[in-house]
Amino acid sequence: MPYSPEDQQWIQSQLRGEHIGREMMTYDSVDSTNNTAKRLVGESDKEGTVILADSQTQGKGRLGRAWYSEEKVGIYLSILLKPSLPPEQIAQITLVAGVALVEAINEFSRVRAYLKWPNDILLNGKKVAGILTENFQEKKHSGIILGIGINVNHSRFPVHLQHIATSMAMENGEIYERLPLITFLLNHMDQEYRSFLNEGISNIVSQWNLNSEMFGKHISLTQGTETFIGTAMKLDEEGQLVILMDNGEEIAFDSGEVTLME
Ligand code: BT5
Repeated sequence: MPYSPEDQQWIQSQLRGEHIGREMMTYDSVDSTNNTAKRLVGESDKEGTVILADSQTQGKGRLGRAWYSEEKVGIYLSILLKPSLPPEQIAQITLVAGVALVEAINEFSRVRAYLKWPNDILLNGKKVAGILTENFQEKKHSGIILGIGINVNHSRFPVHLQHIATSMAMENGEIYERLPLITFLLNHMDQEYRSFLNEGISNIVSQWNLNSEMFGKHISLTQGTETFIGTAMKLDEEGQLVILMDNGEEIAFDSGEVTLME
């Protein structure tokens, strides 16, 4: 079922945070919740506004990729944030969201979900959720749109995604209610975001490291046309991925595509 006005009321009645979700707009279908949030900028763009949709016709991944957004079975939402942060700290919002998201999925999933740097959540090695963080800067207004997609009750995926995508239902053999998951996610996001603004990224990085399985594994990291191969070591105190290259050198990366090689 698409979300009803009562669903939105229920979600908001369960929120404990100061900002996230206090303003909320719920739709049956939008092109992309990130685009919908962007269109609010300059109008109704209070910090913490949440855009929630039952489906998306042009759900977006990073770098112009598509996010498969089937109706009734997934969670597609965006949160508008306006932190006053230097640009180099903005990428860290993806890590903050990753921690809140993996905690939310693990609250409900019996099979444990893990983070894969920088923006994936995996269940049994397949992608169950993703994060798309976009900056906006228009005249007087600037901020971040944090988009989150979760595969909750999908029973299958289109052929091109079958080998990489999964849902909470497919891995656990049970159907989940979306509303408690959304509420848990928004409450945790509020909490982790406050902790990040008040205390910095270090606590988030420790939690991130505890919720990832990629460390100690042989990986390749691609940045544009360059590929680096080595062992993933940890996220450093700024949230960059440290790789011990096969030639013995350690390099910290702030972006890239990671493939696990074993
Ligand atoms: C992401 O990009 O993982 C970011 C996904 C963010 C989606 C949310 S939904 C709400 C908000 N509004 C939006 O328009 N977007 C956000 P990336 O790391 O680039 O991964 C994209 C790749 O994942 C695709 O190229 C596919 O290979 C794969 N993929 C597409 N749809 C998928 C799905 N539903 N589940 C798992 N993998 C998927």
